[in-house]
Amino acid sequence: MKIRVINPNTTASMTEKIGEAASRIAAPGTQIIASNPHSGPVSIECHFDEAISAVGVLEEVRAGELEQTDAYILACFGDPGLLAARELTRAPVIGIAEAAFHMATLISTRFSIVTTLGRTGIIAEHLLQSYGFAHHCRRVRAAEIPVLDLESSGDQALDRIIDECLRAKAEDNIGAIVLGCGGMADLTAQIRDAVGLPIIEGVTAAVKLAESLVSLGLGTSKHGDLDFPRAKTFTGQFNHLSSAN
Ligand code: 2AL
Repeated sequence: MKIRVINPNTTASMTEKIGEAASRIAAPGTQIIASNPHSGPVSIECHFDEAISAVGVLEEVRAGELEQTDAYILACFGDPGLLAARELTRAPVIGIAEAAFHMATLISTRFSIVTTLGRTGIIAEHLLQSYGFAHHCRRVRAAEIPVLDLESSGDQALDRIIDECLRAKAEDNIGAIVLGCGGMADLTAQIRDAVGLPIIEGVTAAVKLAESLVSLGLGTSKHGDLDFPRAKTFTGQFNHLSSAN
């Protein structure tokens, strides 16, 4: 099966890292194609970044539809453009935040999230509410690391994340920790070893969920609101999205 893993930000080194993490966990026979939008923010850390990145995500899903893609993963912890992406395809589309939340509730009664910035944590809180996971999450914590520092600051970033995970373990009365950024996809094993709790990382969780859905023959329902968008005219720079009735 072919899974397209879309990094919604435009930082190619992060896309490569995410693709490697996805490929390592994928079953034999699963092909991972990692991509990112051509235009948009280099990192996604606030609502504005999210709104702009969502357009790029949708362009990547449209590109995937030309290549018989079996499933899509949105590899940013804000799951930007998730519902709109589902409207564009019959394939499953899975956001890494929702994948991690689902997995965490299967192995623990309470989890905390350790994300990049306090400001970004608000986005995770909104997702917990809208997905119905708020009462499973004890606390959204931030290591106060800008997303691109995960690319550049090496062990310093890792140490900060581990410190915050250890604080969560000591203070939050939790059974598991969810890592709150696609850029943390390569750090899971080191964090798990240092913290001694189950660590759920969204890219890898999403790959296993995507494989399960495809194996079960399940894709995005086209009955109801996730049906393909109604045909209409788009003006200006979005004119290429217009379709005939
Ligand atoms: C993210 C993420 O996963 N990638 C990105 O650019 N911003 N969100 C986050 N909470 O750090």
